[in-house]
Amino acid sequence: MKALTELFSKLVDKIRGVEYIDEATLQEIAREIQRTLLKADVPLDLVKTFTDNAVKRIREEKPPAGIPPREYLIYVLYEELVKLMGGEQPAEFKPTKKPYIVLLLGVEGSGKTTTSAKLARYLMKRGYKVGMVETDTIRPAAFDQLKQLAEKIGAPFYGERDGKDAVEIARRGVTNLKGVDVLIIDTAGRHRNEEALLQEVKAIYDAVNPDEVVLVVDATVGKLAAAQAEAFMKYLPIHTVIITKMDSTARGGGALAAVAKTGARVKFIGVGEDVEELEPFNPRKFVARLLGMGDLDALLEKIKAVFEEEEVLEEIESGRLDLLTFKKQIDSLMKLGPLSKVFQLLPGGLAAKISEEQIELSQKNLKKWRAILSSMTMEELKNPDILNASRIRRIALGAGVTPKDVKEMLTVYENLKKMSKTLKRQMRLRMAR
Ligand SMILES: Nc1nc2c(ncn2[C@@H]2O[C@H](COP(=O)(O)OP(=O)(O)OP(=O)(O)O)[C@@H](O)[C@H]2O)c(=O)[nH]1
Ligand SMILES: [Mg+2]
Repeated sequence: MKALTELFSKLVDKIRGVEYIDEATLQEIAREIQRTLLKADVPLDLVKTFTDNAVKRIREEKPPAGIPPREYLIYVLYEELVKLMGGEQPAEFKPTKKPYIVLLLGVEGSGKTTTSAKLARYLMKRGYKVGMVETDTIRPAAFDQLKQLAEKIGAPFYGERDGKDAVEIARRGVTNLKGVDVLIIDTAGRHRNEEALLQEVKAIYDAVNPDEVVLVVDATVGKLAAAQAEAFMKYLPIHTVIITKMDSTARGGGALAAVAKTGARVKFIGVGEDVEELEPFNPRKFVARLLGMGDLDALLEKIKAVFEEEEVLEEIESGRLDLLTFKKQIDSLMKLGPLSKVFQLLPGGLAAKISEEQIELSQKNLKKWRAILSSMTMEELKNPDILNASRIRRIALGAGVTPKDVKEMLTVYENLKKMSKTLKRQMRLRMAR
């Protein structure tokens, strides 16, 4: 991951470094995006459409208020990269019957045997009983390799050291390890053109009728991963792809993009030689990490909050600042953390009117207010005017506070309502900008 992460963090640093985004800067950033993707070995046609799309969005979309254009640019980059790497939904690995038979295949040295053990370990940690079968009769050491890994993680193993017939070994493996939840069958390495070996995999497939066929691809092949996947797909259905050695090359980015384009789903990535070093592949989390997770999280939250804030402002403008709106606003504030940050997002004039003490006080009060508002009926939230002494007593009791607390909150609400006139004007000014 290191090489790829470094590549993208350089890009992000570059974008963060720009003062403002004019056409020349945008062109420069577009070229930088292209260079980065090409270095990650993303196929040229994908690089081109990616960059065109991103630039178009940056030109046409207005960043929400309070979000600097360059931050919004990173957000657009993030969203587009998620699409490039396989989209929104992470594909889950879920055994649906017992035994669930998994067949691993891939070219020579791609990491099949190691990945068999990693996948077994992953599933065992989640409570599955997993058995492993070695069918490699080509490389003499393969039997020992998987057997040792099986012993290391404590999984039942079947193999035949001097076996000659991979199909028969697979069959006997299935019979011998019947009691497990998941059965992982490792196969011999093969080059794409070795017709005989591909035929053998197909014969194993026909013999054991696996529930999931997993193609193991080495990240260092980069964009060629697509051709590899397609070659195998001619012989048998590929349900899942695992990309190994993501830790050792930036080309893994290209491999992911290329595989995504074939329509195959990447479910895991291998990030090291150890049996623990297998990660479920989640495009969102993966891209977030590429771009510097911490920062990005904060930015995504901020953008969401601004959109929510704008919704509330719209309600205020339409003259509906009732307690329900007030409650929504408090809910969205509570999701955001430090209030001082939030107030910075408010229209300038308004933010200046709010003192540090007020901010601190509000922070403390938010929880209390939310409890109070949650004790109100919908009728009360929509018509605060009906709140009389006896209703206030009931609400205080429900929220575990004093009637004085309820009245205090109502005062704040009334003030806010008065302020909403200013807010309206501020908002129009901002919209006009
Ligand atoms: N750095 C790194 N190395 C890996 C990863 N996965 C596998 N390897 C290494 O890649 C080499 C080949 O792995 P194997 O599991 O033997 O590959 P194979 O596909 O079974 O190989 P054949 O059976 O010979 O075709 C070994 O040295 C592994 O340790 C990974 O995610 N990261
Ligand atoms: Mg092997």
